[in-house]
Amino acid sequence: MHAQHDRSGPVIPLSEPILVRGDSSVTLSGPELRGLPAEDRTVTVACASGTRHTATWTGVPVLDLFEAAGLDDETTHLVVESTDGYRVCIDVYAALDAVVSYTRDGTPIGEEHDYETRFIAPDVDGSRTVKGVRAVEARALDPATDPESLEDIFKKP
Ligand SMILES: Nc1nc2c(c(=O)[nH]1)N[C@H]1C(S)=C(S)[C@@H](COP(=O)(O)O)O[C@H]1N2
Ligand SMILES: [Mo]
Repeated sequence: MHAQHDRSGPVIPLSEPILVRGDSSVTLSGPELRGLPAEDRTVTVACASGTRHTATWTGVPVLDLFEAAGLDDETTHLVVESTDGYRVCIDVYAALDAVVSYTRDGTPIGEEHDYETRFIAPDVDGSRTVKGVRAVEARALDPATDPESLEDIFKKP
């Protein structure tokens, strides 16, 4: 026994800032993201190809990211974009339960993957759990706009 609480070694700095576009645009650095209250979500990520795995993710509730930027009442969707260009558009009600996580089963995501953050929520399908979040943008889509037309999902596992 020893007085070491950090099971996972040195904390990997979150190097990618996240752009939050609400009423205004705000950039959150990694340390700023870590400084916000975090919550856990246990989510099964299922892909159309058949892969399926469950993990507990820790991170900041997505809507809390908008504290500084402001989130308009008219918002219908959030567009979440990755550093690799992957982009999804999800219903704001599904986003109520989403977190931008940086820890997976207690380990910093960046220790095991080539991305550091993951947009994750129980009610968002696996293909829309964005790895390496670069930006989260609030949109008020008109009912005639197909949310999928704003997406860039290149069907990689
Ligand atoms: N940035 C980014 N996020 C992504 C993808 C991608 O290609 N790029 N693929 C998606 C798809 S289709 C699935 S099924 C899951 C796979 O997550 P896993 O590698 O944890 O199983 O990530 C999703 N998130
Ligand atoms: Mo997938």
